[in-house]
Amino acid sequence: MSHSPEPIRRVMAVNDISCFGKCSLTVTLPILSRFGIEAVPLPTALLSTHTGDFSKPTRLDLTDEMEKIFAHWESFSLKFDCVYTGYMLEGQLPLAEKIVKTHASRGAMILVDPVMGDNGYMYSGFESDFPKKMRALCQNACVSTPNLTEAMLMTETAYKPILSREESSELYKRLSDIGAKHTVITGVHPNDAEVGDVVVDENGRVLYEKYLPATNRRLHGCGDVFASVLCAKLVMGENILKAVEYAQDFTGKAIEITNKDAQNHWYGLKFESLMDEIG
Ligand code: PXL
Repeated sequence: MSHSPEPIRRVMAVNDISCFGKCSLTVTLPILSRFGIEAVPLPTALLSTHTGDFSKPTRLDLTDEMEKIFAHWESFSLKFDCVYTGYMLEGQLPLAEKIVKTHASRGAMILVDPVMGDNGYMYSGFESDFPKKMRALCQNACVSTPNLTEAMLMTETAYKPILSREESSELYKRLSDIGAKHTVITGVHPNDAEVGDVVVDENGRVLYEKYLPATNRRLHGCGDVFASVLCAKLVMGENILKAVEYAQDFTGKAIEITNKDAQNHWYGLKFESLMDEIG
């Protein structure tokens, strides 16, 4: 990495700290840093682990602290090149919308990862009206990155793991109606053997579609690794399609490495050894 005298790009990462489990800020901060980006966390909650594979994680709601931190940053007009939002609690959505609108009006790129579920289910701790509220936040996004479950929840589409061409076109149209400039749908299965990512524009047109052989394990934190790498590439000026392809390949390699050590590493992606390949 060069020691450039250019100003460093700065990203606000609005996400939780799941201390153990390899997701959200424990993934996003090192990845952004590795790309030479200044990563500024705005933690939404502090959990002992993610809510996926562990029984009864502890969870401290940081809403009050978030309000104070944002007010302090505003008191000295802290600028961001990007706001990237991930896991948050329902009561934090109005604040997130305020933050996103404030920084969008100053020219920041907005990436909303509408974290709420996977494999047809919402993560524990979310109420049934959460998808509708998260939809409103996605409306403000340059890029939103729902997985297939989140895409279906936000468009009130009954969950199906494998979609026909017609069903996926209808889903993409409904997603584009939400209003993000680009929507990147992850974990799309055109059939049993493949899984991939699709990019649609604001008119529901498919701009990118790439599938890789499906592994039979869905790991928590895949979406966070993908969105963090995508965010970094976009902030560094890459175009959306190349950025998605890079993030997809990076995440695919991390899944492959993790699967080789599945017994020890069942709780998240073993992405660390790939960091040296970022350039
Ligand atoms: O990886 C998404 C995620 C983020 N944060 C928390 C989670 C999950 C997924 O399970 O539980 C707390």
